[in-house]
Amino acid sequence: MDRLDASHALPASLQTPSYTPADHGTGIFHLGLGAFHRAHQAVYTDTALATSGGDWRIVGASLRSAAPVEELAPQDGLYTLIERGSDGTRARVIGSISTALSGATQGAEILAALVDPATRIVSLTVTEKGYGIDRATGGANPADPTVAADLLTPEHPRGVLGFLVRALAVRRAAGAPPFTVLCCDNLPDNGAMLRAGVVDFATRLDPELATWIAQTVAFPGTMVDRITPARTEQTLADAASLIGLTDLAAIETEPFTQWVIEDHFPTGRPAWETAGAIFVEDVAPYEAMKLRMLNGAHSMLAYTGYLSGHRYVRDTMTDPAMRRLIKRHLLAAAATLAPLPGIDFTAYAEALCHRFANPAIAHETYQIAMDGTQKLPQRILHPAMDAAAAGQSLRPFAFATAGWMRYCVGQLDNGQAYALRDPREQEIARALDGRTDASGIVAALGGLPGLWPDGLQTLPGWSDMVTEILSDMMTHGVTQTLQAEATSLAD
Ligand code: CS2
Repeated sequence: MDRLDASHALPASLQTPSYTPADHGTGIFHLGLGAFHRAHQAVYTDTALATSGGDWRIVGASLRSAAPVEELAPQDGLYTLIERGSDGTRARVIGSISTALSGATQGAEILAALVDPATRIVSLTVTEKGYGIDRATGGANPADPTVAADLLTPEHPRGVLGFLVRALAVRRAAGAPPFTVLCCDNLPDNGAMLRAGVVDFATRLDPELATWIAQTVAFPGTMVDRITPARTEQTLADAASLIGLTDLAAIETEPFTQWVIEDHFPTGRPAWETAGAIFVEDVAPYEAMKLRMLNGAHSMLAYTGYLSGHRYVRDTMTDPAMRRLIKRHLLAAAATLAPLPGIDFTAYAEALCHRFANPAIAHETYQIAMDGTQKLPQRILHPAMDAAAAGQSLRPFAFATAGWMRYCVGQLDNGQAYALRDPREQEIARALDGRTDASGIVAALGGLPGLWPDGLQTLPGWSDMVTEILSDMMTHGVTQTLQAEATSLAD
């Protein structure tokens, strides 16, 4: 079977770009070419190109892994997006990505594209850990080896902050306008967070440049949402039978998609609203809703679900005990939110349950359980602080935290080991040092610097509650603890 590329005709039954991709110039540089970008921003841009035109195709780069480039570059950036819903599967070929570059071998090309005045937006999906920002201080993290290397040789950057700051420095020196920086990761206040990291990194090299960045570069905040599992052999096999060509860049996702963006683009933007993006003044309340409800419940069900033998999110929704605990978590998270005009949090929670239960999406709990130290603060721990301040029960948040601590032990109830996959996993292993007693584990993980919001661990009842739940998980097993917890909930 031939490989998909621009020279092949595609079946008429398929939704394909209704514009001629090669007729459109590039305007966006995207860092992080993984499945999520291909299921989200690239799709909105594909629709915007079809409906409103413009030179907004995407030059993308993958800084860590060469795989996205090997998948996309030989296909002229084309790939199949498979949407799987309970009512069937739809496929569409996306044409918005023009070029895919690899950070490992094409640093000079990446820099050249970032500096090119045609690049008016730099968007990012590099995961929570990919920024090299110290979340406790808000500045660049000099203990991150990539950040340290980029501070030493800023003219040959390798990491996110290094590339952004070098490109902005060169543009400034050339008298060219800066680009707009659009962070699309699941981080609270993501625009402001990235702005603080970039400005701090620049301050360490050139304070005048830092002032210029702070005064002239826009960092609009965004809330991004689309459940996108890691793709499998089945994804590729389905793409091949749908398009009649081999497509190594195909991905699968759910039908639902949402993008809420602060409308601050001094250098222009695609007409993403034609694809359903919502432009608002302040994205923070939408972001809090999504991070605390969707992602918070996801983390809770990922740890406890994985440990109780549920491979996929959809399996946790068919387990009555887990379903009750997921609903409890969603409602507890909703209760920490300020009202959002036009949004009914109960209806949002119901819609999330429906999405989690999607039988056609195989989203692994193990995938979501990754990188807990990067996710817990915004998803579970800060919401717990707000719940305490409002006099609400801490129990759902303590339960999720105990689930994460149990997961950090690295062994199933039957003793089988698994890899934690967290950037702080060595630190976690050192802190735990083989401990299996709940109070020892709570104390050891409670000592991880920068993780816990000030005051959480001394909240009345918090540590005792986490210890009690964890102790049940260690002694009676996770499945039994889940069942007992669900049974204890009043109807
Ligand atoms: C998930 C998210 O892996 C995870 O941590 O919670 O990737 C989630 O699927 C997306 O944010 C949905 O928009």
